[in-house]
Amino acid sequence: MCGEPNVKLSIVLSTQAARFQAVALKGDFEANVAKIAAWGYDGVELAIRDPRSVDAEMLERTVVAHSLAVPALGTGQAWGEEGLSFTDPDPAIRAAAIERAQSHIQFAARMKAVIIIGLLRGIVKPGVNHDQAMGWLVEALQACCAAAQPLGVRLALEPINRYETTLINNVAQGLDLIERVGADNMGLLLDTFHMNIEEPLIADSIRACGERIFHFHVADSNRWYPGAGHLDFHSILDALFATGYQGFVSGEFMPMPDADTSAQRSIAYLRQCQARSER
Ligand code: LER
Ligand code: MN
Repeated sequence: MCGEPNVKLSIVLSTQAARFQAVALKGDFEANVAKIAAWGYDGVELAIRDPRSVDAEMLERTVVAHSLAVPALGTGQAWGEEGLSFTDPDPAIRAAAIERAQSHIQFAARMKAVIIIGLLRGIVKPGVNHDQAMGWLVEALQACCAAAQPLGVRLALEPINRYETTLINNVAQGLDLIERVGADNMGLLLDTFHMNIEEPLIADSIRACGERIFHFHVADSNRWYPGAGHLDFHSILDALFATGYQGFVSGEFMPMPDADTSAQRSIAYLRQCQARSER
């Protein structure tokens, strides 16, 4: 990884039960945080449906006690569990989605985390055209970036593959959206699973993003842990760190063959990639 001395690795942990499958770790928060730290991770990315329904002090105390950073907060469960989105035809649902993101922003400021905008952006619903949805998306992101900016919080929009949404599937669309939003604290979260479906060449797309990469998810081609599929993580991570990226590489993959094994195999494989690049 370009001789990176200290690649920071994190893994997604859901604070509540969730339907989204590509989160290896769910359930007992304290036990999971203790395991993540013991396996050698530097951080834990928290997936939180509603920050008002969690005990922020307990979460913070627990991660600090295990010397883990919280590089990013996932918001997608507000869509997955409650159907909130920035592009719903119902203005009340759009307003509720923006309000929810603003509560994530408060929580992120406390944890010094990036806010992830994944499926909270929504999909183009029946009866809505794509331009209309894009207009709502730009307005919502502008409102969230404005609220986040004084708190020093950054937003990372994640291009997501075509089977999950029709709004922003690839890096080129993501970079165009950033132009339209026009805020310094708006960037992208790149996810190797989605990139493998949508990008012609993953390393080239990473280079095209340059310093707009605010966060990075890793899963292999089959959405198992890195090393379990056919992605070339050497070239991917070399390209990532050549952009000057200093953030976390965060594991978001299926709990296969089981949660603990996937988390341990992922960190072992990524540390081995790092050591090989340094030789
Ligand atoms: C979330 O980070 C993600 O990658 C999406 O697949 C959520 O559906
Ligand atoms: Mn992701």
